[in-house]
Amino acid sequence: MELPGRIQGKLEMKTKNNSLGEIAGELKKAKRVVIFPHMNVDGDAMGTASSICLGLRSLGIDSYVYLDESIPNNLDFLEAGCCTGDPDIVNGDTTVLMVDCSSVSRIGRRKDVFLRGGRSICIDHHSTGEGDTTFDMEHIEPDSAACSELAYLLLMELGVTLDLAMANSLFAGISTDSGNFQYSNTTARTHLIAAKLFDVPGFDPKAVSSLVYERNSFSSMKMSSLVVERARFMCGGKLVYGEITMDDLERTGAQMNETDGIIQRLMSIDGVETAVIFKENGPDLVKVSMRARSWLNVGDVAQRLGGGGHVRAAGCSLKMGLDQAEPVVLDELKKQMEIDSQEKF
Ligand SMILES: [Mn+2]
Repeated sequence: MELPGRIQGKLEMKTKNNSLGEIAGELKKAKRVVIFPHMNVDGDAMGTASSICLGLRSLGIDSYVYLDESIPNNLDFLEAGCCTGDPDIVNGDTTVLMVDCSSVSRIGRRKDVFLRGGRSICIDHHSTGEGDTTFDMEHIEPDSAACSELAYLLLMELGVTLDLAMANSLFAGISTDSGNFQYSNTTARTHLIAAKLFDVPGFDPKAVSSLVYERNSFSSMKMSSLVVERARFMCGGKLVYGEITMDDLERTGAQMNETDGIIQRLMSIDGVETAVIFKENGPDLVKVSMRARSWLNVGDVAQRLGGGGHVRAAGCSLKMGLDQAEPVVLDELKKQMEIDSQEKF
């Protein structure tokens, strides 16, 4: 059955888009490159940042990843000796490179450091940027499953010979953002790039997967079970939602940055088209993650609520309590389900 959501989900490409070749040319001229992944770093943001950093260093270009937060435990190897927390790393001669996001609002308190840089470049695969930040050069490709795919293509444009650390970063980025090659964003190119990594001596995807997926803390497993146990359904079982409160984190001992995978468990329930997780981030702040399986445009829902993301994976933050946030989001989702499926729920 072909549903209209598919067509609506097709996103317009940005008009101003530099090629990765042009960006490679610019990076080669840089005295120093400092890379800014989005806050609450995930596998793709870190994989993109460290692979590009290592690639530039292999060409003799002074490069760093600037972070002001710790990397989640299972992604620690993506640090790869690249990260610095020193804001003085950026001066007016520095080329600043934003990756896996395209707005200063996504880099938190590092914004001032980014804006201090000289030339600014952005490489991203999100379609719904806030549009509040201009860059000297940008390459935004919403059809790319992972920003790490773009990182691979950039490294090829730069003429970098991939080493094991770069391959590990790229694979971690591609595999996490494509949901282990299962999400609808996965393309032939996603697989072809992953296949190319096998040419790198010593590359072992199982070893990378073990690091990323087989180092859960027991407390995060308890947190996950709690969310599943309390999950609630709407729209005839097509919508499932769950919540994570500050109290839950305290009770289970889990960290908020360990809860990212829980939504996938809800998504894997038979008959579910969309899953939502509400994360209480303070007394009046709720972070909302949304996923869709095949036809619902959650990107549009997130955008209406002041957030963004992709067609089938998006999120937003709401400055209100959990009790207020839930009906607001669920109502918007229900509306979108009716638009995209032309059914009444
Ligand atoms: Mn990404």
